[in-house]
Parts: sequence; C-alpha cells; structure tokens
Amino acid sequence: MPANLTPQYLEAEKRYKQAVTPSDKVSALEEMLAVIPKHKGTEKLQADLKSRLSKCRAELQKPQGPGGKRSSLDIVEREGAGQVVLLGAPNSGKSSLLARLTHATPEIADYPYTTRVPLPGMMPFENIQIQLVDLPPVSHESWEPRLSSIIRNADAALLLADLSSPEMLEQLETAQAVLEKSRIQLFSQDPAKPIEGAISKKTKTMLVGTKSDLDPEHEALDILKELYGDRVPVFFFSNLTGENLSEIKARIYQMLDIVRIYSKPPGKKADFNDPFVLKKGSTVLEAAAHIHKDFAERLKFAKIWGSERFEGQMVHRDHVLEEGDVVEFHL
Ligand SMILES: Nc1nc2c(ncn2[C@@H]2O[C@H](COP(=O)(O)OP(=O)(O)O)[C@@H](O)[C@H]2O)c(=O)[nH]1
Ligand SMILES: [Mg+2]
Repeated sequence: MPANLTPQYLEAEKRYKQAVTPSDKVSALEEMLAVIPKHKGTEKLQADLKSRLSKCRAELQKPQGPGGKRSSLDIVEREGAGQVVLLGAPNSGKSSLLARLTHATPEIADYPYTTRVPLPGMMPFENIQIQLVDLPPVSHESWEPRLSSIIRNADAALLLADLSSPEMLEQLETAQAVLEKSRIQLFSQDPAKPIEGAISKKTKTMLVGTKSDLDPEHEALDILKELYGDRVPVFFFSNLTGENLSEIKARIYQMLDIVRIYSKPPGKKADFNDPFVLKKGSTVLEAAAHIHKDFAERLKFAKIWGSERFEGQMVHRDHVLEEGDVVEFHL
C-alpha cells in the first residue's frame, strides 16, 4: 500500500467501506479515483479501483428482482441511444420540456416542487430515441444526495435557466453549488473561485434559457451568454411558441458524442431505419464487436460507403467510422 495517500483519498475510502448501495459505492470509488495521487506507485491500486468501479457500475445497470423493477429511486434504467438529465430550479420549465419532446406526462404547474421523483421519457430523434430524465428541482430545499447518482450515470445534462425570472442568476449559482456539494461539476462556476472539496464527476452540460417568449428582446439571454458563454454552450427555447424546439433536439444529439452506423450484408442494401449507435471515434473493429463478439474475432476487413471519400472502399479494422457510414463486414 503506497504511503502517500491523501486525507481526501482516505476519507473517500472510508465512505466506500461504509457504502451499502451500489450507487454509493460508485460515487465513493469515483472520488477515490479522482483524488488518488497519479504515479507509478499507485498504478496497481488505480487499476484495482477501476475494476471495482466497473463491477459496481454493472451492478447498478442490472435489473433487480424478477420483474426487472427497481426498488430504489437512485437509478433510472437506461434506454435508447443516450440518457440526458434535465436540471434546474423549481419552475424553470423542466417538466414542460419533457412533455413537449417525449410521450411522458409529467405534472406541470406554476407552483414549485411538482416533480418529486425522476421521470424518464423517450425523445424520438430522426431514426433513434434519446432518453430524457426530469428530476426534482436542484435547490437547497429539495435536492437529495441520492439523486446525484442519476446525474453521474447520465451521458449529459441540460441546465435550464428561466429567462423570465428575476432570480435566474441566483438560481443557477444555487444549482451549481448544490451539485458541487455532491462533487458533481456541470461547468466551472467562477474560474477565480476555488471549489471546496474534490470534483469527482464532470458532466457534459448545455445551459438552456427557457420561456424565451417572455424575453423577446433577449435581454436575459444576453446576460446568460455574457456570464457563462465562455464556459458552456448557451441555447434557448420557448415551450409556448415552440421557438428552437426542433433545434434543441439536434443539440441534445450532438452532446452525446455518438455516431450512427449502418451495417449491410454483402450484396444487399443497408437498413437506414436501424442504426448502430457507437461512441464517436469508434473503429470498424469496435463496430463489429458491438454487433457480435464473434464478429470482431473473425473480421478480416470491411468495406465502407458514406463519408465522402468512401464508395465501397476496403478499410482496415482500426479505421475510425464517421456519422452515417455504411459498413459491410467481411469475415
Ligand atoms: N410563458 C412560458 N411559460 C412556460 C414555458 N415553459 C413552462 N412554462 C410555465 O412555467 C411553469 C413551470 O413549468 P414546469 O415545466 O412545471 O417547470 P418545472 O418546475 O421546472 O418542471 C408552468 O406554469 C408552465 O406553464 C414557456 O416556454 N413559456
Ligand atoms: Mg417539474
């Protein structure tokens, strides 16, 4: 055991040892990994932490019990091509957005704190579905630490800012402060101000001004851009008028950093309704493995159609695929 582990690490390790639920374990392990001194002497320990972390994450993903239903609220079963959480102050318009983009039917009201449990919905985007998760408001009064594991587990977040509220900026700072207590950072709050404690998770985030119909001159929006635009993408929409609603879907897709690939059997056409979704930067080999483990082992070469330069050209297994590529695997 290397002797130079920091008090912060030991603190997180203590939390890990006391953790009961998989999500508490994941959060403690993530912190241990984030703060562990990175050098040769800790390499084995780092590897060990990583393997424990992936086991705990797998545990989290596993349905519990015969019905596949989860008893706890601290995980939202992943569905579709990606999972994006909706964050914001009470009344910022989270539930309205979920209702507009998905088939979910959240309660929408102009009194705060209507959403008490995480509510997922599937958003159709072209030929795929993306999961949005409406969460209780991020405020000191309503935030429960266990909700943090849902954010940790998500691929990205939208932080909603009510452009019509005089408290917009205060609410944004509060949301960030609340999450930083759970060691989650959406984007840096104030580069000049150091964060207390360690951040163990940085969540990819877009800041979204809501109710733009109530900010017709874009005054509040300009303030958002001015104050945050250098640290996070800033966008806006209105549920009432529908302004930018279709654009926001495209931006959510872009945030996920994924590509859609189509596989085709030799001599046949690709099915463009049924893409494989892969992380951006994935190779031909990874795509093959995604389809079937056996496929990757037996793969000899592939042919690609699509991204401009390729018209049925033979490519190597480590060739990086691009959005929309059609791949023919040869075994
Ligand atoms: N004018 C206007 N009002 C909106 C818009 N989106 C939501 N609201 C209203 O704002 C209130 C809070 O919305 P809700 O979606 O419940 O917010 P949540 O608490 O963040 O889930 C409701 O009265 C909505 O009707 C919008 O785009 N324009
Ligand atoms: Mg709500």
